[in-house]
Amino acid sequence: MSKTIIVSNRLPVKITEQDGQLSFKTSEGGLATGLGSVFQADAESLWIGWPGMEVPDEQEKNVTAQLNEQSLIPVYLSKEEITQYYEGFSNEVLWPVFHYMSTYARYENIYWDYYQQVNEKFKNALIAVAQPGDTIWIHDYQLLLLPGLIRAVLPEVTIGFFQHIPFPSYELFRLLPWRAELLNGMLGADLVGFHTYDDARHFLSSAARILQVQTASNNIQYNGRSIVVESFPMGIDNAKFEALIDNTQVKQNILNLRETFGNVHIILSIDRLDYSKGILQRLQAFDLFMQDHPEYKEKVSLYMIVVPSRDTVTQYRELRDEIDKLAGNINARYRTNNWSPVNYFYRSFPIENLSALFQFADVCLVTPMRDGMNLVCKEYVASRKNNDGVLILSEMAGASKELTDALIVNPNNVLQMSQAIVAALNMPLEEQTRRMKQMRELVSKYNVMHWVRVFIERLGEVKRMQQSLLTK
Ligand code: GDG
Repeated sequence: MSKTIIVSNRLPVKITEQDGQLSFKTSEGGLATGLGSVFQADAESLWIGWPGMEVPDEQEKNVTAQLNEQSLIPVYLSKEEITQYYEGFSNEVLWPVFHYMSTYARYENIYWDYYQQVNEKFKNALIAVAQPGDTIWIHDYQLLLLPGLIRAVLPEVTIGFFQHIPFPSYELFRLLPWRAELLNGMLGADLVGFHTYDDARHFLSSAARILQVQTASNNIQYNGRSIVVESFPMGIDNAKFEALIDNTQVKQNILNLRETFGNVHIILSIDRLDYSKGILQRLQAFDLFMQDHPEYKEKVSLYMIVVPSRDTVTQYRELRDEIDKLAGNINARYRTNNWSPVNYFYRSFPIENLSALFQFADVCLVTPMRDGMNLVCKEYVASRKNNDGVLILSEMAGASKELTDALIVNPNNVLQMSQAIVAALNMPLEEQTRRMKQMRELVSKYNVMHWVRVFIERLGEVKRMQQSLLTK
């Protein structure tokens, strides 16, 4: 019997510790939910990945048994591997270059050594369970070498690869000392997917120029194989956000927000701490808005959640300090005894708080410098059951290609962003409704289940096409 095997850097699990014993519960992130539809349809399915923390040797056996019960297969990483492969190569080389911030990249050979070593580790975990007839779906930039490594061992197997972050233009990608090896790894897949058409186009152009391969339309001929490159814009678990609207806790949270903020309009901002998310530029825009529009004093507040992330990396720590400083500075200049212009939280919140905020906020400000897709903006839209509210969205987010009814801004243009805030706060209800309705239809139709279905179907089609070419 053939089966589906999903591979991602992280397993979709939440870890809890009690009396020194670790236990693992499946987490309900968007990817996990979407892939759950494949998982449940096929009882043989497996998911391979790192459990998300260092597991002491003596606990590995017990943890493996717990995870195996849920069809999950752990790849254990040592402290050194986490530092060099994950924090190093993935987050200090690939992440900045792929997000057009190449000056942040540190091209350390030791990072590369560990990146190869860990991709090998994933390969070993995979080939221990994979059969030639299986379908393997590999996710994201931490595992770019894996498709090629698997292809060398199992030439017949079906491999799909999806990258969740942008693929940069050739001029950026060529900066990487290991560009050819990385492309060679990705081209082990039968189908390579990205969020947008532009990412796919950049990948095709890098492959053509760096590996001198033949490309025609969305096809690459490589080592006697034909690889298809396409865009698959990812959706959200729309049903989950719709259901949260009727959740008792969420309703209570909305009442609490109403009590706290009264008639003050809320502009919402939610991201992981990351320089790609444009948090500082967003604060600068809000600062300019406050400066140019004193009439909004005590009438509007920015509610800004920054979720701690990667704060072992220097640039992230520095960014956090700058955000702290600017948020504090804006408050110091404009606040009054009973109003703060910026309500800033550096921590994560339960989904019930997020849903309440999505429903409560008049405006959602999503202005990354670069973002593969960005799901927060789609979650805001899915939560607006009355079809009101305004989304301000960066043209550098993959989502801007779909959510064209948002107010689209250039995140480098602080003045334009501050003007968009004014436009959003003054948008007639009729116009809000017209725009939000369009966006809600799109988010509901092209949800995460749809994304998984389309990718898996296309992967099957590509494989059949390749096989029919071989038998001709
Ligand atoms: C990568 C790509 C691409 C945020 N704060 C809290 C919380 N969140 C949830 C959001 C959303 C998710 O985290 C963030 O997703 P994004 O898509 O916005 O960003 P990345 O983490 O950078 O994801 C991105 C994505 O992969 C998928 O392909 O869209 O471009 O960079 O779902 O709601 N969740 C909870 N508490 C919080 O405080 N519970």
